[in-house]
Amino acid sequence: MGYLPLGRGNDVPTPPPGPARDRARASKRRPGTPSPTMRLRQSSCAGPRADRAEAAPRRGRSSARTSTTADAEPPLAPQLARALREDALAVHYQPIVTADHALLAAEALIRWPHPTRGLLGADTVLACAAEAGLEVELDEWVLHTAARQAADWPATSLGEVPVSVNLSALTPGHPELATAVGSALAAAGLPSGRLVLELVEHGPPALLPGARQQMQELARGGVRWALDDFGSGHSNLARLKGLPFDVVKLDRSLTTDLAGPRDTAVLHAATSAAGALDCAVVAEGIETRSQLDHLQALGIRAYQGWLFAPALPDHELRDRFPA
Ligand SMILES: [Ca+2]
Repeated sequence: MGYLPLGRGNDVPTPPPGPARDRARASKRRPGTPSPTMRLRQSSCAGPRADRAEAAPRRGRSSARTSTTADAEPPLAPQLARALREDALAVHYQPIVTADHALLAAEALIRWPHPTRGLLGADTVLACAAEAGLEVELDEWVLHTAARQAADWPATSLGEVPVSVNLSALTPGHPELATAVGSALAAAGLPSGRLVLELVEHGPPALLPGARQQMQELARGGVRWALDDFGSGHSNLARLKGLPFDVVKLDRSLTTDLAGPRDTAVLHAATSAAGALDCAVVAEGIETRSQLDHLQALGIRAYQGWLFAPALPDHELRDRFPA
């Protein structure tokens, strides 16, 4: 079995080394938390305690005046530039696994081990990056860091382990995307086939001119594309079918609350759509055994969620999934 059609593409890093740097983002949502887009709108860069990595949703506004705690501390956004410069951010990795816990891939998620506020999660970091105008730099930083760390991951019995990186600003059509990907792969020595770029479902309809061609070019160079949070937006299948996705990640809104026949029918339809697009399917947000049983019965074979593991620091990922 395979998480990805790993025979596709080549194993040579795509070319242009350039001014290097990279980044990535995203976090697995807990039940009831909003979609990434909503999340960004609701996230507060300077909010109290920020989001402590993966905490419950907050009702922050995106400016610094939400609490006395925030007022008492220096604003976060200006600190982000320095953290980026000093390599003081971190990438954690949430495993994508089989039902018997074999590692298929891992998703890179930005974290900020803040000296006074604790470990800040993707919501806060992305909100700060937006506020500070550092979204592209953050994307680049994550791309480079994830590629470098993943290059050292040992292969498992299922083969080499791809790393999945979320794109927020460096989306297809962005003039810096190909250079950023190429330089991250080249600097890390990571084969292009081990890099998966995740694009949220809301992304494709809004792709910039030339985006499709850029996606195809990167795909021809071996990079894989995953459609993230599938089912959380308004999927236009006619549009999606022309895009080179290899993986569809079913949004947790589809994979939770599976009690009724309609829930199952909708999930089945989404899985069928992914199959029609010739994509591997990953179910996100797996937190209970019964949920897993249900999804297994529907033929889904790749999972991500707290039932298996939260996002882990690089060394913990290796400890938990040795070669
Ligand atoms: Ca993602």
